[in-house]
Amino acid sequence: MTEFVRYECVDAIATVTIDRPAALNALDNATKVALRNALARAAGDADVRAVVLAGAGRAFSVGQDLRQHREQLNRSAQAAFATVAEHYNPLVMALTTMRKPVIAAVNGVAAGAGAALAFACDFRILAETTTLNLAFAGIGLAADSGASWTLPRLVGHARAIELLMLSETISASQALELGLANRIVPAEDVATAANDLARRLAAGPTVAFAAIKEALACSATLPIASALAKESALQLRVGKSADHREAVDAFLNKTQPRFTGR
Ligand code: T3D
Repeated sequence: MTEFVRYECVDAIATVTIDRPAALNALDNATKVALRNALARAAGDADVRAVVLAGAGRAFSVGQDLRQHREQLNRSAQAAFATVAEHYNPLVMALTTMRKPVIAAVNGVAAGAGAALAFACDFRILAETTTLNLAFAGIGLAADSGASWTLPRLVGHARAIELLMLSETISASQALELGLANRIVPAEDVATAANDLARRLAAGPTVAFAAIKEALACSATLPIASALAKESALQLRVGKSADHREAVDAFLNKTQPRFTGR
C-alpha cells in the first residue's frame, strides 16, 4: 500500500488498485514506481494465484500524467521519455509474464498507457459506461506500453492501426465487439465480476495457466515447428505438476479436482 497504489490480498487474489482518483489515475512517476512494486509483490508471492488490476474512482487510468510529462519535456525529451524504459516497459513485462492470470477491472475511462496496461492483462472486464482511447497519436506520439504488441494480437493489424492512428474514443460495446473486452457489466458490478473471475482462476491449475500465457506470447512469431517444440517443452513442465496428477486421478475417480497451484 502506498499513497498512489493500493495492494490487497484476500483468498489468493491480489488486487492492485491505481489510486489517484482526483487525477483520473494519471500515471506520474511515483504512481508508476508504486505500481511496478505492487506487481512485483504479486508475482513473487506463491500464495497469490490471480491478480486484479483496477482503478479508483471514475477512471481506470488516463495514461501518462501529461502535467508531469510537460515539466520533464521542458527539461529534455531524454528526461521525459526515460520513463518508457524505466517504468512502462517493466510494467508491461510484469503483466504479460506474470505466472498467474491477471484481470483488468476497467471501471471507467482508459486512455494511452492506461488502456495499454489493460491490454497487457489476460482478461478485461469493462463497465458498460467505460470508454477507451489509444490517445498516443492524439498527443503526437507513437505507441508505447506494449500497445503495438498487444493490440494486433487482440484485434488484428487493420483494427490496431485504426485505433492507434485515429485515436477515436470507443465505447465498451464497441470494445466487446472488437475483442478488446471479455465482458461488459454495469459499472457497479465491475469489481464483483472481476473478483468472481479471479476466484475461479485462483482455484485453477496455476502452473498450466502460466504455460498457456507463455505459449501464446511467443506462438505468433514462431514458425510452426518451433511453436510445437515450445508446446512440447511446456507440456512436459506442466505435466510434472501436482495439479496435473490430481486432475487425472480426479477424472478417473469421477471426482472434482482440487488444484493447489503447484
Ligand atoms: O514519456 C512519456 O510520457 C511517454 C508515455 C506516454 C504514455 C501515454 O499514456 S500517452 C497518452 C496520455 N493520455 C492522454 O493523452 C489522455 C488525455 N486525456 C483525455 O484525452 C481525456 O481526459 C479523456 C478522454 C481520457 C477523458 O475525458 P473526460 O472528458 O472524461 O475528462 P476530462 O475533462 O478531459 O479530464 C478530467 C481531468 O483530468 C482534467 O483536469 P481538470 O481540467 O479537471 O483539472 C484533465 O486535464 C485531467 N486529465 C485527463 N487526462 C490526463 C489529465 N491530467 C493529466 N494527464 C492526463 N493524461
